[in-house]
Amino acid sequence: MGVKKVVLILAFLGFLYLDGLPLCTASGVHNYTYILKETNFTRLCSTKSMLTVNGQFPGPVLRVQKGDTAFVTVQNNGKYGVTIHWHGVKQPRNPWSDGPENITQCPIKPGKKFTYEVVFSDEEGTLWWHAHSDWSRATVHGAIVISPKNGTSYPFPKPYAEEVIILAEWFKGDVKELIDEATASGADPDPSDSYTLNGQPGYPNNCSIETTFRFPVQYGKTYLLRLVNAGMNEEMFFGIAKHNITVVAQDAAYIKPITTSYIMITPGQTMDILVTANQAPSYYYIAASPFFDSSAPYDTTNTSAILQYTGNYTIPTTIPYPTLPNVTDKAAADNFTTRIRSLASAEHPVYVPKNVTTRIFITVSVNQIVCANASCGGPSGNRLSASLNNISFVTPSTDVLQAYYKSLPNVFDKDFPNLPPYKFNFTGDVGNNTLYPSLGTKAKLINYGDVVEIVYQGTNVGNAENHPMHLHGFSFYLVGTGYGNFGLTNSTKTYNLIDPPEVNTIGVPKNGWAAIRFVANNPGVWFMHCHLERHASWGMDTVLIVKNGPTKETSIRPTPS
Ligand SMILES: *[C@@H]1O[C@H](CO)[C@@H](O)[C@H](O)[C@H]1NC(C)=O
Ligand SMILES: *[C@@H]1O[C@H](CO)[C@@H](O)[C@H](O)[C@H]1NC(C)=O
Ligand SMILES: *[C@@H]1O[C@H](CO)[C@@H](O)[C@H](O)[C@H]1NC(C)=O
Ligand SMILES: *[C@@H]1O[C@H](CO)[C@@H](O)[C@H](O)[C@H]1NC(C)=O
Ligand SMILES: *[C@@H]1O[C@H](CO)[C@@H](O)[C@H](O)[C@H]1NC(C)=O
Ligand SMILES: *[C@@H]1O[C@H](CO)[C@@H](O)[C@H](O)[C@H]1NC(C)=O
Ligand SMILES: *[C@@H]1O[C@H](CO)[C@@H](O)[C@H](O)[C@H]1NC(C)=O
Ligand SMILES: *[C@@H]1O[C@H](CO)[C@@H](O)[C@H](O)[C@H]1NC(C)=O
Ligand SMILES: *[C@@H]1O[C@H](CO)[C@@H](O)[C@H](O)[C@H]1NC(C)=O
Ligand SMILES: *[C@@H]1O[C@H](CO)[C@@H](O)[C@H](O)[C@H]1NC(C)=O
Ligand SMILES: *[C@@H]1O[C@H](CO)[C@@H](O)[C@H](O)[C@H]1NC(C)=O
Ligand SMILES: *[C@@H]1O[C@H](CO)[C@@H](O)[C@H](O)[C@H]1NC(C)=O
Ligand SMILES: [Cu+2]
Repeated sequence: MGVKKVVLILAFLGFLYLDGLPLCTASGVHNYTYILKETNFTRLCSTKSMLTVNGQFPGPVLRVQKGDTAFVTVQNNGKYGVTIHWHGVKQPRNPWSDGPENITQCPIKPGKKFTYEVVFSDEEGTLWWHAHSDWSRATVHGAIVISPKNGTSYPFPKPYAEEVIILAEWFKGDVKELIDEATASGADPDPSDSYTLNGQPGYPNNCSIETTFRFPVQYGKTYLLRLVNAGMNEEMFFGIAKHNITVVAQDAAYIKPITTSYIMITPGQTMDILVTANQAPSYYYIAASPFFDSSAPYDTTNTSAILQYTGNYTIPTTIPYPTLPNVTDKAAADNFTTRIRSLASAEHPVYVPKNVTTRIFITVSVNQIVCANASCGGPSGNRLSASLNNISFVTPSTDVLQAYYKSLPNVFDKDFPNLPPYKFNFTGDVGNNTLYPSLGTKAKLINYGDVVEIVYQGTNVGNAENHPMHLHGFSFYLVGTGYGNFGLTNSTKTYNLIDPPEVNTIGVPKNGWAAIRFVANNPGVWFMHCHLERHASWGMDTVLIVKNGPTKETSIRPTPS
């Protein structure tokens, strides 16, 4: 007990020291307990037992203020090992609590517990937490709400009230069985049976009308929606019938307000959205539909909730439903995403790194692995796979962080390449010679303080698709995106180095590219992967290891007990 208190005080002072803040704006410490357990839920007319935190779906909201620290004790009363990741929380120097299974920690075994120290720094807005083991995040996830520090305020008028909105996917079957079967056969896993909004499929899904999530509003008031796409495999359009929405933040960083009738949000992303109840008091549908432009199977349903005005009026017989873009409408998706710019105000400045010292060019592909006698369930009897720079990531059985920290051999290689093995017309007609990846557990080592630019090049290998790439331990500036092949001379001319969005997950367009920049100022072992779970399971992952800097304050914190 005494020892624990000392540790808490040191962590607290350490933060203040690093941030250079006076003591009067003290950062808060929060304790949370998450009990992982199987819980029965009924959706779409059928009941199943599934893994939850505290019996809730979606799980509890983690509420902090900017710069706080949350100690979250996870007690695993489930059937198999699980870890939890704090998506978008940079965790300065603290990869120990980041969470991805066998990257920064071993799974928490059934019957055991583990306390995460979740260290917030400059994030403000909405993030989320989720399991990072197999596909358990389908049911184990929740929002993180980071309010402005006491004495500071939002860069927009204070909303009257706020509401978390989580988009997710409902599988009637057991999710672990589903992915285990798909992995065994090499085939595409079955898509989910419906999307959910705050745990409910909603109108017009089977057995879902009565339980549709309702959001009560008062005429004339403005509300802050904290939207999370916790979905597994599809990007989503989202909108509210007859109401414009104004997006004010993405991935816990403020943006220049965008007023629009719909948005597109990829799995992994979060957005803060203002909506004013300025229409005739009535019922209006809030809805989300997939944005999916590929021949792979996907969930074709829509999910909805009801924006329900308080007051005395006749409930409409037909509730207005929002008009959302067609499932394959990438122009509509681009029309929204290309409008996103950092707020770049005096209080929320932008520092886009200009002098790049490390350039990494990564091809992002869906591949196949040949099976003997065409014995697998994928195309041509092959096994479906995915890769970065043609390397399909193999998850080790000892965690990479431990192996790196203790110099254990034979866990991972340090030679993830800066370029793909060969150059081809990445987005053109590709032959079979590009279809088959190599397998490996390869990490990219980066020196502390390097100025990194990563270009993700989508390819037309296998099944071309959008890829929401996510990096742990950082947010980064999305300096450019485009279709076709990236070129260092022509594509860099289109960069936004003035006010690009600062995010942790970006959609690499189908048969296109996306370029990001960041300063490698967070020493640690950081997973980088596609946030479509199918692709991550197939190996569309790698690890960035940022080496220690010259001082204690620029080095990974000591191993927690
Ligand atoms: C912030 O203000 C709230 C309410 O005014 C108070 O309960 C809380 O302790 C304050 N937090 C900090 C870190 O000062
Ligand atoms: C959090 O828990 C620790 C013990 O694990 C205790 O010492 C501390 O006072 C608690 N802090 C708060 C804010 O509840
Ligand atoms: C969960 O549902 C199953 C079958 O529907 C039932 O056998 C079991 O008793 C239920 N468990 C709980 C805790 O309600
Ligand atoms: C939504 O915004 C557009 C463009 O600013 C405007 O023309 C339209 O009237 C607005 N609609 C509503 C319902 O406020
Ligand atoms: C609601 O409006 C109706 C018709 O205008 C009126 O008869 C009724 O008394 C109102 N109810 C309340 C609770 O105000
Ligand atoms: C979406 O567009 C495709 C191709 O243009 C078309 O076949 C399909 O019917 C459209 N879907 C809807 C729901 O409009
Ligand atoms: C995209 O925006 C352009 C220009 O504002 C407009 O002409 C076009 O119709 C929009 N496309 C879609 C699909 O919304
Ligand atoms: C970037 O490099 C240029 C030319 O080498 C140099 O003049 C400038 O000071 C550098 N800027 C930063 C921020 O290091
Ligand atoms: C992580 O390693 C353990 C053994 O330590 C192994 O049982 C588990 O399957 C591994 N997880 C993954 C995702 O490979
Ligand atoms: C690459 O493929 C695209 C699409 O097929 C084609 O338009 C383009 O000309 C090709 N580029 C080269 C250099 O062959
Ligand atoms: C690729 O390989 C498959 C199966 O091995 C074969 O059917 C197909 O014709 C090949 N395609 C090309 C472009 O070589
Ligand atoms: C940019 O350059 C690349 C590489 O040289 C080339 O493949 C691509 O077609 C160019 N893109 C445009 C839009 O000119
Ligand atoms: Cu992907």
